[in-house]
Amino acid sequence: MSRFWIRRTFIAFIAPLLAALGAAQESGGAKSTRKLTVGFSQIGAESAWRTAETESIRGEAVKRGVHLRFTDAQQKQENQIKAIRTFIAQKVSAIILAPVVETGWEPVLKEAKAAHIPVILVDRGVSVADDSLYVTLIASDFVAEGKLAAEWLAKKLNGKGNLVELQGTVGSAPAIDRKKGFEQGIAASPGLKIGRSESGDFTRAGGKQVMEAFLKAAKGEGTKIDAVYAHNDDMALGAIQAIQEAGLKPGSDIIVVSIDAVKGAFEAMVAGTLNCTVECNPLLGPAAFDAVEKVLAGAALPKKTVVQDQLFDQSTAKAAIGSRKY
Ligand code: GYE
Repeated sequence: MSRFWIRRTFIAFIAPLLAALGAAQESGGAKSTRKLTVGFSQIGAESAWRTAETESIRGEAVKRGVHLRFTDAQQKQENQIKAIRTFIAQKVSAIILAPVVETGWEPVLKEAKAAHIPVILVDRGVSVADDSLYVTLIASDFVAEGKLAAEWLAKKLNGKGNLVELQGTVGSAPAIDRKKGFEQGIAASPGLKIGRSESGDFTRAGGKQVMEAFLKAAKGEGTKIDAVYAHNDDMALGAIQAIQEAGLKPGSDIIVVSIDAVKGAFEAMVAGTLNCTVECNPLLGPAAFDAVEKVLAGAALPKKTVVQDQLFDQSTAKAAIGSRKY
């Protein structure tokens, strides 16, 4: 076949075929970009609560046909800032952010605002001078949670006792506010004193390690720890292990109260090793995507939506454990 014929055959048959293929691909591409893309910057996987929140947001995205870009920051703010910058570069329609700490967000939130990408905060708040840098915050009232735990404990100990506290991640909204609320709650009982207070970073291993140190120090001084207040269930479960390993009975020798109300906490309450937990609802997916859809439709949103929580103790744990999914 001559060169001429090869060229003619290409122009007549193959070129239109390639063009048609290209067009088909393009329209397929156009269809997939029409799907809403949302970036979710998650803190990490430090607790059972966190895993439940991740599943709730992922599950809701699937349910609504939203393309979710998920990133896990391994508890580091710098990773979250990087993730947000990537979302901005990818031109996502909206960003859901669970901020690890309260401060240091202004520059990256300004970048998102300049790119007209709305940011929805879930579970933890930020401290910014200009609150137009985010659309809305969907979270529990952590001060109220700490207060509830304190009031329950004050009653249990008849207003007297030596307490230790396991704080959450340093600088995080729940650690700051659960401490504040607890201190407010015990203020009416001058006989209740927080002898020691340290961060266990919201993890089971952290809670265990800090509690071991507290028990050792108390033994050295010849003092007794009457109760431990943990900012989340995972740290309480770690502390329970440390108490058992020290030859003491958690739940009776040392009262244990915490926050979250995850399944493991219910199991411990039924077993008698945990005394009480204040619920913090992690199932934020539906509310987060409602907020995304509303803001993209141009609707106004409240600056904060407070998730309602309640307290569970050993007297109510058995009845509730069956319905606890996480
Ligand atoms: O209580 C804890 C988690 O931010 C409310 O973070 C959340 C807290 C939750 O690691 O278990």
